[in-house]
This record gives sequence, structure tokens and C-alpha cells, in this order.
Amino acid sequence: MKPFNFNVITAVSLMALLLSACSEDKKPPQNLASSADVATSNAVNVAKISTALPHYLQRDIRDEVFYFVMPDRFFNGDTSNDNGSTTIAASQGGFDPTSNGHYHGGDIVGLKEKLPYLQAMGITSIWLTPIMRNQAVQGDSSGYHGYWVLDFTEIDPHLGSDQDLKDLIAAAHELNMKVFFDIIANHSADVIKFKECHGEDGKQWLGATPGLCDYKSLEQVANGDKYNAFIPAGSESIKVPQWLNDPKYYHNQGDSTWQGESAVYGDFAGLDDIDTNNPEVVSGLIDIFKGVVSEFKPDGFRIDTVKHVNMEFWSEFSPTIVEHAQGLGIEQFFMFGEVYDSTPELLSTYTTTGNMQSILDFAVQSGLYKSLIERQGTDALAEVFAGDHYYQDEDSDASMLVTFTGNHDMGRFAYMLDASDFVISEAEKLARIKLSNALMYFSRGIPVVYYGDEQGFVGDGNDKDSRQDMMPSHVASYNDDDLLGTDASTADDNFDQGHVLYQDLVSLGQLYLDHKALRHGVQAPVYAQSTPGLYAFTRSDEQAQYLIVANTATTEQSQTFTMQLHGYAPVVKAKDKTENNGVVTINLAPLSYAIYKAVK
Ligand SMILES: [Ca+2]
Ligand SMILES: [Ca+2]
Ligand SMILES: [Ca+2]
Ligand SMILES: [Ca+2]
Repeated sequence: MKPFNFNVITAVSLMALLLSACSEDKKPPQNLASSADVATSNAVNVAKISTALPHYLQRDIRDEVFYFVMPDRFFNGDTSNDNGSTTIAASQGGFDPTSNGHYHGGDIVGLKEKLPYLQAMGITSIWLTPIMRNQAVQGDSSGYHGYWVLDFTEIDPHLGSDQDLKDLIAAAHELNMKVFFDIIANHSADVIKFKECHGEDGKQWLGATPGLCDYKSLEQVANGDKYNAFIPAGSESIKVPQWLNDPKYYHNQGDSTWQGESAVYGDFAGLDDIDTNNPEVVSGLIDIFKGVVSEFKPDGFRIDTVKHVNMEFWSEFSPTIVEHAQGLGIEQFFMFGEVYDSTPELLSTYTTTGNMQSILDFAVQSGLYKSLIERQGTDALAEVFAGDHYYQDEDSDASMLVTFTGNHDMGRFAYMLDASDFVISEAEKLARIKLSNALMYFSRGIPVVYYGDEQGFVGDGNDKDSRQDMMPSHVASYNDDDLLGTDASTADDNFDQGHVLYQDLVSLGQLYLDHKALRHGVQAPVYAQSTPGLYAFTRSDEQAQYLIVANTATTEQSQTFTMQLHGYAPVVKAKDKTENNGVVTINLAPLSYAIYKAVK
């Protein structure tokens, strides 16, 4: 753990802020990705891009930098709520900070306390994992992640009170930051049981396959072969609002095998799959989420498990919720869905046919994975962006997609590097992470930083293994990880603003703020190759064109590009650059990138 003097940070931060406020044409920063020193420098800079951008109510979504956080694993600001509800048994308990599958005590008050930490990193928007009241315990783990909702109208008591949530949003808005909720329309907590699988009391296991209640197809159900669905005694009114307690509003076809129609109609490992084909359910769910918007006034929603709900539901739900929010004065209300698939052809159907404004760009994640972890050619990335035209329709396009390098389900980019076939030094891992972040920020789409990535978190895998604590952890399998860029472990407090990756994100955020075309510019391909090496593209607006070149190889690489403009000046310097009337030759150090700008 590096010692940290708060007064020094504050003084340096203030100075950096003053400098950034009064110098429009700063010197081009050093090439960030090429300086992959493991040792962190003592310099602590801050990038408060949230306060320099337009007011949050007017701000275009393409100006955002997201931070995706699981509040339970972030910071415990109030230990009195650690055990959840004091009045509702179903939402009580499940607290065990030594287990990676249980509540750890982090909450909304704690998150609010850390807003300045996020703001200083250049974050403008926070996306929270689901915060509605959960079933605290299911089987041998708990609802710390928030995806087991019982009550769609109030916050989970482990995370705090409705007022705490309103206070967080008010505090974020005060800093000109936005707050996004993660919502689920596909399923609720697991309450409904099937007599054929779970017995008369719902507590047995009679299924043929352990842990899997066999899926019954639509055809089987039409022929009368269906489950006897029921709610076990004592749980008849456990869900809110009340209509969710009637089994007739669920599909009740058993567990999804993730194949064919079961992906839409099946239960997600027992989680009650809501019958989103029923018009009464559609209006019921629309009312629920209109209510959430009216009550808390978030700036948008990330929508879970979109692929597991019928498309007709989304095409009605999405515009209705956005219109409702706009009617409340949240003009820029924005929703992006989780469609776990990496092909633009399929992903784009949700923003076109499904009327959704945006989706999480699993295709870009896959391109970054192929080029920087599997070491395929840079054409793996070019191929992803070549599918951008699929997203084009009258009200949305690929520039509104939400990009990321890893997440709470698939694991962190750092873990993927660890798990790859290559033996990689810490310096090279850091260089690959920095390059993936730069490509995420500077290519089209809205970047998301997964909490803890900025502190060098790695993890042993996906899901629970990737949901480490930022506050001192008591989970042994987290604490034995070798974090990148620091001597700290997850047993320490990890809000280190001097961490090399935190500082790198500060730099990216500052560049993002200083050059509007890097956020809004139209992207066009320039160069890619079938082996690791250079990847080049431009971002252009009315004023300027930016040439962004990345080197994914571990050797120096050089290439000449014939550009339409001339006079490309450095924004982030390459190792060497020469130019003759728009014929630009760039020489890049291993695993680095450069940005050059030509004025129109
Ligand atoms: Ca707490
Ligand atoms: Ca479903
Ligand atoms: Ca169930
Ligand atoms: Ca471990």
C-alpha cells in the first residue's frame, strides 16, 4: 500500500485544475501507452471533465464517460444497514464479507462519499448494478448483485434508503454527473416453484437433471404438457407491485438451456421469467419503470438480459419510457440494453426493430479481446467497425453504442490477459490495458470503466470472481491476487488516485474533454492488417480531422497513410512522424498509440 498524503493530493489537484482551466493549448502529453512503467509516479492529476461539459440535463450522451459500479462491493458508508431489512424477512441477512457470493456492506451512502474520487478520474456518469429490493438469500448465495428483485418500487435496504438514493442523485447532479440505474424486465427473484420439479412444498428437488428444471417448449405447453406453477406458502404477497404475485404473469416453462426459444421463455436458473408477451404484463412493467423514473429521476437505464425478452416488448417499452422521462424534464434520458452477443447484425436489431436507443457493444469488446489478448490482426477490430452501418436508422447510430473492455459477468480485461496463452510481464499487461482503454475512449461509442479496473484489479475469473471490493476485502480468493501497478492487495483500501491506471484514465478523460471530435466525430477506417501491428482510423467533425493510430505489436511499427488533409499536428505524439502534403508516416513504439490533428 502506498502511503498517501491527502494535503499533497489536494494541493496538486487544485494546481492541475487551475492549469487545465487556463491553458487551452497545452503541450501535447507524452505518449501515454509507451510509458508502461510499473512504478507509479507520485504526481496526482485530476480531470474534472464533468464540470467542464454542458449541464447534465442538456448534455448529449456522447459526452459521457461511464463508471460501472456494484455498490455492495464499493464503499461501506453506513454499517447499520449491512444486514438489510429490519422488518421484511425476505430482504434481511445474507451479509458475509468473507464470501464472494454474499453482501459485503457497501452502500449508496458510501458511493456518494466517493463521488469526488470518480469525478477527479474524469467520470461523468455512474451506472449502478440493480438497486431495487432483492430476495436477500437464494440457495447458498445472496442478492448482493441486485439481479433478484422482489420489489420494483424501492431500494434494497442493504444499500440504504430511498432517500439515500435520492441524495446520491442530487449530489451527482451537483457535480454535473449523471446516474443510471440497471433495470430488469425479464425476470424477478426466484419465488415461483413447479410441483414436478420442486415438490408440493417447493423445497424438494424432483427434476431429472440436478439443478435444472427441464424446459418445456411452447409446443409441449400448447399440447397441455405444462408445469404446475405455484407460490410456496408464506410468499403469496412477497413481490411488489401486487400483480407480480400471480403465476399467470410468468412463462413457467422451466429452465432456459440458452438455446432456441428457451432463451426467451425459460427461467434464468430458476429466476421467474416474466410473461412479457402478455399485453397486461407489458403495461404493468411500463407502469413500474415509469414510476421509478418519476420517483427517483435517474438520467437513464441500463437494461439487463434484453436478449431474453421478445423484441415486441422492447419496441413498445423503450420509446414509452423515454417519452415519460422527457415529459418530466429529463430531456436526454438514455437507455442502453445488454444483448450478450458479438455480431453487429444481431446487436443492431435491438436499436432498430427494438427501438432501443443503444446497446452495450459486445462486438467492440470482442474486437479488443481478439486484437490485444488473442493477438489476432488489427483487422479483427476493423471488422467490428465495418458493421456500424447496421445500426443506422432515423434516431440512432453506432456513435451512441456503449463500449467496454470487460465487466462483472465476463470478468476484467486484466483477468483475460492473465488467462491468455501468453506469458506477459506486468509492464506489458499495463501497456495492453492502457491501449485497450485508449481504443475504447477514442473510437466511436461511449466508454465504460468497470470499477476497480483503475486500481489494477485482476480477479480469478468471471462473475463472482470479478466483483472484488474497493474497500478492504475479507475474501481470501480476492486478497491473494497480484494487483497490477501497485503493491496493494484487495485487503487494503483501494481508492488510490495515484495508481498508474487511475492516472492514465485521468489523461484519457482530459484528452476526451479537450477534443470534441474524439467524442462526437464521424469515424472512418484508414488502415488495418491481418497480423498484430498498426490500426488506424479518423474521427472528423466540421472543424478538424483526427488521425488515431495504435500499435498492437510488441515491436516498433511504421506505416505511411495518404490523408485527405495536411498539416497533422500532434495531440499524442508518436515515436516519429513525418509528413509531406498529407502523406503521413507514423512510427509507433510497441503497444502504444498516437493522435494527430489536421484543421479543416
Ligand atoms: Ca453498509
Ligand atoms: Ca424471458
Ligand atoms: Ca422460479
Ligand atoms: Ca485469487
